Amino acid sequence: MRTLLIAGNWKLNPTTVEAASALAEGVKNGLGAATDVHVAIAPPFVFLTQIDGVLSGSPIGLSGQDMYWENSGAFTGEISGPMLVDVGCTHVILGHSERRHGQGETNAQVNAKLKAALGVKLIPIVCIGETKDERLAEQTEAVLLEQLSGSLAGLSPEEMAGVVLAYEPVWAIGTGLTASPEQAQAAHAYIRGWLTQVFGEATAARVVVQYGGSVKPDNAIELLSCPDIDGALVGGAALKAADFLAIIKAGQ
Ligand code: G2H
Repeated sequence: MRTLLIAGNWKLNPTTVEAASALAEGVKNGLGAATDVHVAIAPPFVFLTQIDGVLSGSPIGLSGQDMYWENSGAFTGEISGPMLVDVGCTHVILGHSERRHGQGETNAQVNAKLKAALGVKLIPIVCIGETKDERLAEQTEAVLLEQLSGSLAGLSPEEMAGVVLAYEPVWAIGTGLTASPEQAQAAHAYIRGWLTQVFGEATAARVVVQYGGSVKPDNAIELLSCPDIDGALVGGAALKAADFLAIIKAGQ
């Protein structure tokens, strides 16, 4: 019913176009032509055109790591949805915790970006997740509720069905700590329940909800076998083609 999506979020890596091309090439060659999971990579903006060329003929999707909510205009430093589409992007990551917490991005801003992304037919990957303090204070569900209702406000069920969510507990990002399969499944089940309540059962059953936070080859199978986990958003382990390919394999 739902096809898994394994996406590599390269963040601010690597630092040269040569290294970025080599990494994309390694993933492309290792994956081959057919895969029964969906795969995407999100390199830094400046490498997108080059990587689009490298990925030519492969089923791997290309993703931006963020975008602005306006399509064009006097917005120094921003990148728009039409620009991402023009350089070959199929996906865009929105509301990553490194933007929410590092750049003060709000749910309202994520919502505006989401609507702009849907307007140019990019597949948005909307990130949500609680911090360590919020989890310790047993606020996980309250935080998810606020992020879900704010970031996804105003969407129709049909629009929602085309949005990918990524549950990324902030305490597990780049720390080596991973949510246990039970912790991750519990959060994913809560998200699926909220989707059912707001958008109806048929739509909730279609929404791909990825897990992110220190996903590695040795924990991927356990996480991806949870019933409500539909893929992974991979950071550090996406920077080595062999590790990323092993995670893709775990989803097959
Ligand atoms: C979470 C993830 C990718 P990592 O940010 O979005 O990164 O796998 O390094 O924890």
